[in-house]
Amino acid sequence: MDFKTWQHVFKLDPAKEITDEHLERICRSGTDAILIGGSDHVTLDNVLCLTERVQRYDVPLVLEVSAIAAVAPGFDYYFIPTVLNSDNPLWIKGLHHSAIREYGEILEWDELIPEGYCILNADCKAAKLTGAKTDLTTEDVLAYARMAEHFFRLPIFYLEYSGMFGDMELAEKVKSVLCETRLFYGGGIDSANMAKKASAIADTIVVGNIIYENIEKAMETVEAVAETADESLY
Ligand code: 1GP
Repeated sequence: MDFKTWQHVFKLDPAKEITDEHLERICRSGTDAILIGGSDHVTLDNVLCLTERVQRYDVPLVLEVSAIAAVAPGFDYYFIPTVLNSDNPLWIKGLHHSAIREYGEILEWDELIPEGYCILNADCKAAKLTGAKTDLTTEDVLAYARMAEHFFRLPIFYLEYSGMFGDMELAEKVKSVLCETRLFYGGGIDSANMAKKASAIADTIVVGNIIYENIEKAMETVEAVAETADESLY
C-alpha cells in the first residue's frame, strides 16, 4: 500500500453522522483509501468511534490530523497538513512544533506524511479557521506548488476548495509544475462528471460532502475515476 498510487479517496468527517449501511458502501466502493478528517468538532471520541467502524473493512485508512488531542492509534498513515497560504504560523508549523515537542521521541516518522495545503475557497471552514489568504493570482498558487515540491520537498500538494468545485484551469497549471509531489484535489466533487474532470488533472481526488448528501452520487465518483484512468491508457 502506497498513497502515491491512490487516485480516489473518500474523506469522512468524524463530526458527521453516517449509517452503517452507507459506511459499508463507502468502504467497499473500491476507493483507494478512507481519510478521516474535519475542520471542527473533531474529538478523540468521535475519531475513535469512526475509526473502529471503518477498521471492519479491508481499506487503507488515514487520519488527517487537525487537532493533536484527537490523534488515535491504528492508522496506516497520518497526513499532517501545513497551510502554505495561511499567514498564521500556528497552521504552518506551530501545532506541529508543539506535537513534536511532546511526542517527538515516540513518533513513527514513516507513517507521517506532510501535506502542503493551498486553500482557495474563502468561505470554507478550513479557510476561516486557518486564516488562509485565498485571493491569490495564478502565479501565487504556482509559487506555492513549486515551494511545496522544491523547497519543502512535500510529498503532497493539496488544492483545497472544500464545498465548491474549483478552477480546473488553475489545477492543470499546478499539475504542470509538479513532478515528484502528488497533486491532491478536493472540493465540490458531487457527480461522476465532476470526478472525471478533476481526476483527469489531479493525481488523487478527495470526495467529502456528497457522501452525506447523496450516497449514490458519491458512489458514482469511484467508477468515474476508474473510467478516467482507463481512458488515459489509450
Ligand atoms: C474537504 O477536500 C475535501 O477537505 C473534499 O471537499 O467536501 O467539497 O467534497 P468536499
